[in-house]
Order: sequence, then C-alpha cells, then structure tokens
Amino acid sequence: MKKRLFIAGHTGMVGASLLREVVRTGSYLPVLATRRELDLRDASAVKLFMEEQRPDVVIFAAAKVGGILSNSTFPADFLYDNLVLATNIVQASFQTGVQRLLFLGSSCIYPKFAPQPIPEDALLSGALEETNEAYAIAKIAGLKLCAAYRKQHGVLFHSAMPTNLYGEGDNYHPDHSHVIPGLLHRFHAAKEGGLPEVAIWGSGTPCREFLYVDDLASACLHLLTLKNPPDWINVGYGSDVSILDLAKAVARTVGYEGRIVLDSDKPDGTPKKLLDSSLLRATGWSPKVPLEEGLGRAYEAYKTARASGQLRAV
Ligand code: GFB
Repeated sequence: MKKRLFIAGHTGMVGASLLREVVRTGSYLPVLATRRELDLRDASAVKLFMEEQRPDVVIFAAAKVGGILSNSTFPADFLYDNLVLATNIVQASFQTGVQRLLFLGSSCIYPKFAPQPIPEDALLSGALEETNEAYAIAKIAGLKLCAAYRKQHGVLFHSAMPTNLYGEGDNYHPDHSHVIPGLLHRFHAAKEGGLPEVAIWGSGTPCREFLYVDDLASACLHLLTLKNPPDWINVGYGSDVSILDLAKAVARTVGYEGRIVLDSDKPDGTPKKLLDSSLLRATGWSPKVPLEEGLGRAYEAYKTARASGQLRAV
C-alpha cells in the first residue's frame, strides 16, 4: 500500500511542484490542506489534522518566504511565522507517529562569509547576512529541532537546504519577490510599455546560484529514499551567475532590448552563496534544468498565470 505523504504548504511554489512530482511518479498518496482548511500556525489545529489524516511521511514545504527587501522589512514576521510553523509541524508529527519528516530550509542559514562553495559543516561557523538574519535563524532552529528529535527520540526527521529557487508558481510582487520573478515581471512590463531602460537592484555584482523548483522536488523525493540521510544536506545547481548577467539572461528570455541600469539605493545582500552539493550528488541525484531553460519555463508560466488572472503577487 502507498504511504500517505503530507505536503505541508502544497499551494506554494515548492509544495505545488512537489505535488506535481508525487502525482507524476505515483510514489505516495498525497495528504493536503489549503491555508483555509488548516492554519499551520495553530498548534492544536495542526495536531488534530495529523491525528485525523495519519500521514506516514511529511514534507515541510510551508514557510513565510520573500526576497531581500521583504526579509529586511518584516523580520518579526519572518522569524515568528517560521519558528511557529517549525515547532507545530515537528511536534505534531512526532506526537502522531510520523515515520519520516523532511524539513526544507534555505542556503541563507550559512554565514555571510562562508567558504565557497559552502559545505554543510559551515553552519554556525560565523555571523549571518543581516538582510535575512531573521529568516535564517528560524530555519536554523527548524533544522536543529529535527536533528534533536532524531537524536533524542530516534525518529527519521531530516532536512534539505535548497539554494535560491525559481519557477512555476513563484511570487511576482514587485517589492516582496525574489530576484528572478522580480526581473521577469519588470522586463516584461518594460517590453510591453516600450520603456527605454530597466533598473535592477544593487550593484549587479553579487552572485547567486539558482535551482529550478522541479529539480528541488525531484531531490526531495530522492532524499526520502535514502536509508540514513545526514541531518541536513545542500541542494544546489552547481554554478552561480552575477545578478547583472542574470538580468541580461532575463532580458533575452523576455525579448527586451533596452538598457539595464543599477538602482544602488537597494541592498546587495550577501556577495556570494554557492552551495557545495557534492554530498547529495554522491547519492545519485543531479539537477536537470539549466538556467536559460528554466527562465524560459518560468516566463511561460508567468504569462499563463497572468492571462488566467492567477498570478501570485503577495
Ligand atoms: O532574490 P533575492 O531577493 O535574494 O536577491 P537573496 C538576490 C540579489 O538580486 C540581491 C538583487 O543582490 C538583490 O539586490 N536584485 C536585483 C533583486 N534586482 C532585484 C529585484 O528586482 N528583486 C530582488 N528581490 N532582488 C534571499 C533571502 O536573499 O534569498 C531569503 O532574503 C532567502 O531569506 C532567499 O533565503 C533564498 O539571495 O539576496
């Protein structure tokens, strides 16, 4: 009989991709709850839901996420919401006998000046990047919570740390989004409006590694097949790109031919965060979607969502 998999956060970009992958592979029986049906910040509601639904496995893809500006403007929300989600879901999973839980974190858990590419053991070896410290601390607490339950209670609760993600179902809010949806939206609007230039935030020099969300979904299902996974493991693409080069690639994807200028009032964030994903690669997983292809797929999904009035911009 198929195991019951609760995808916490299945309406977000990551959760929706996980659901598509579970349906495509037929690997689990999905257990789902929309935000309306279940407020994951309500501990007793989460416990009741888990008691009723009895999932065997949980993937923790629910989070309050946002780009650099959103993280630095709303640190209380990022810290509080993500801490509460972590304690509620991990504790309810333990109390209701969940066999296995995969918690999703972020590459921002590592120190601002970590060695590059960043190995897993760089965790807690230095100060964090200020723009996303609140989010990072909540994610570090979440991964440590899983490791502590595993150590104390012998449950298989473990974590994956994805690099910067993008793809279908992203959030396109002009200020709150991450860089790829932000730029896709701005370049598209500039092309439609015949604007001569588009501004990108910061100096254009920071480098970021980007993973198409469907690659993360396949990595998560792969991780769930490992008998003795590490407490946390990096999930990256393997190479990075400067923000200016990314902006040029987005302009090519959209077909925008105007100038690219810099908005230096906006923050740069960490100079570089390329993950060392060799541990995961050695277990037999590798990403499939190169950046240019991923940008094309994300842009198609953006246009489709816009045309049907379903674009997320929160
Ligand atoms: O994607 P982003 O917001 O995330 O920004 P972070 C990445 C880089 O792109 C920064 C630049 O150097 C931005 O200044 N950038 C250029 C832009 N134009 C834009 C734009 O229009 N929008 C945005 N958003 N950026 C996040 C963390 O940091 O990384 C989160 O805040 C999370 O906590 C995520 O961990 C993975 O990589 O800087």
